Amino acid sequence: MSGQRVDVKVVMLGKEYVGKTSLVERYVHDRFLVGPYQNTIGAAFVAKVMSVGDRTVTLGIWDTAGSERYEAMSRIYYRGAKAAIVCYDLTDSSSFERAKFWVKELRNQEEGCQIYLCGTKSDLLEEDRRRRRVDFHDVQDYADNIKAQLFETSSKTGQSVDELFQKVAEDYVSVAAFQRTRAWTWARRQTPTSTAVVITESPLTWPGGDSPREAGPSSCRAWVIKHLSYLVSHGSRGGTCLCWPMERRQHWG
Ligand SMILES: Nc1nc2c(ncn2[C@@H]2O[C@H](COP(=O)(O)OP(=O)(O)OP(=O)(O)O)[C@@H](O)[C@H]2O)c(=O)[nH]1
Ligand SMILES: [Mg+2]
Repeated sequence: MSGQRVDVKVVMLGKEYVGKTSLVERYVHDRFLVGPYQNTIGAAFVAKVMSVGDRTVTLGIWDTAGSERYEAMSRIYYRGAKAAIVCYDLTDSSSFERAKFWVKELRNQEEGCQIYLCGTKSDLLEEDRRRRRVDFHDVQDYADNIKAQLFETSSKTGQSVDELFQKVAEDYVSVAAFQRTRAWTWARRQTPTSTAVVITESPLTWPGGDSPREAGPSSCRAWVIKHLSYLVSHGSRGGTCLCWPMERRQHWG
């Protein structure tokens, strides 16, 4: 890992051979590697800097191994992820069953992680529609149910690949802005005279079960001091925390 600051931790999940590595290769290097299939071992990391409006966002992408042999390892990589791209092969129905398995895991273990379902290898359907084994409308219904977004991509032609990752970054920017506004509204109401507030850009299990909402005006400063080391260490795991002096509130947003 490069030590580069990452704004959004993204994890690629899905059965082996569905095309996770190819998707990352297309997005990051704009290429499609031909030749014998090489399964990923463990996981690979790559960072990509991109723009959303006038903001720069760095995606840190963890490409996991799909083989069930590495299942326990993949669990390590989705921890703290803000986005998961759960892939299935449009020509392989069993891969969609595996995608559902990962969705269930994420729902149970990483509540704050936004899920993107990605049906891969759409070029194969362009060649022969009869090869489709996963119905678009069925998946759309499923996606609506779990509040996920759905994309059908081809790493071979590049179809919808940029759009997928762009959406991940855009969602991050709008959720972060929403959370900053909420934090600021709370701070103004709760702590008009305090000198600092902490906000986080990812849903966080607050240490000890308390939260800034529950900390009264006088205890705010103490709360910040008490939990700062936890927050900072959480930040280094992929979440972002900021400690802002109140007088610099014009920097919100
Ligand atoms: N036609 C076509 N083939 C693809 C596409 N994406 C991937 N493939 C092929 O599918 C095979 C598997 O692709 P990978 O990207 O290595 O799959 P993976 O999900 O990373 O597999 P694991 O690392 O084992 O989990 C390779 O032979 C790719 O060339 C695509 O969009 N279209
Ligand atoms: Mg791979």
